[in-house]
Amino acid sequence: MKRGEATFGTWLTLPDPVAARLLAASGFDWITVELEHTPTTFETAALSYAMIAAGGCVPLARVPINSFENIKRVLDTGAWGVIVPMVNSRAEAEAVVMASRFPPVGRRSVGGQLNAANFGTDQATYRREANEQILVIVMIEHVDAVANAEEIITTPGIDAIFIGPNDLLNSMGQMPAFESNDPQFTDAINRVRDLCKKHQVPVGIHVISPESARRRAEEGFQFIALGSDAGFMLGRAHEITQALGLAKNTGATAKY
Ligand code: 3PY
Ligand code: MG
Repeated sequence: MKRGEATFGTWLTLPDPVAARLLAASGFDWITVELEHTPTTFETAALSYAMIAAGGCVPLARVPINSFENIKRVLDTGAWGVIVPMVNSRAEAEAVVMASRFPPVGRRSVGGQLNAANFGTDQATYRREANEQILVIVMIEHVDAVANAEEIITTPGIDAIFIGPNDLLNSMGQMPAFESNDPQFTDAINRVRDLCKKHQVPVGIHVISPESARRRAEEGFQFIALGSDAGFMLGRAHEITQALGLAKNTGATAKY
């Protein structure tokens, strides 16, 4: 991303280190272990970061909510970066930096073994390098965050912005989706993207198809999340059951 290139990753939503290990070999640049909307515990997540790193891929974590404890525990147990949902103001973005960066930048405390182990290094080197190496991403996914976008984007210590299209539409009183032609939605996305470009902060978004991923990369997005493990599994399973005339509406979505 520092070179201005697009990166592509996916979301690990199944609480399963085996799924993490298998997905790590699939060629994505990074995999985000999802703790926000899943049954995944800190412990399962820690095993998953280790599997992803061992598989030659970059392990990231999305925390359930913006809290010092969540950020500390995912970083101390081996995530190489953190994605924080629903950051709607400068103060909330500053709180993310405080929790993610060691002094003098932030107030992260020192501890744990898995963080250094997952980088294949020792504690002292980890402590010295972490502020430079750890990826800190905040999510703009609410109309309030779009209104405060410039203050959030320019918060020192934030490496990138990630747009959540579903929650953004949700906050507009609309049905969640990855894509929409609604002008309020497209204006919001363009505003955040243009402000990120102005301040040279990489911007990302979640999509569900390779075509959308390519289009977003052409539009200047650099942190592009494509679907999820469960979405890939269900998508293919539905194709097969449909082809055999067996498809049932089970309530599970093939999309995400
Ligand atoms: C959203 O679309 O709201 C997301 O959080 C995507 O990751
Ligand atoms: Mg969201």
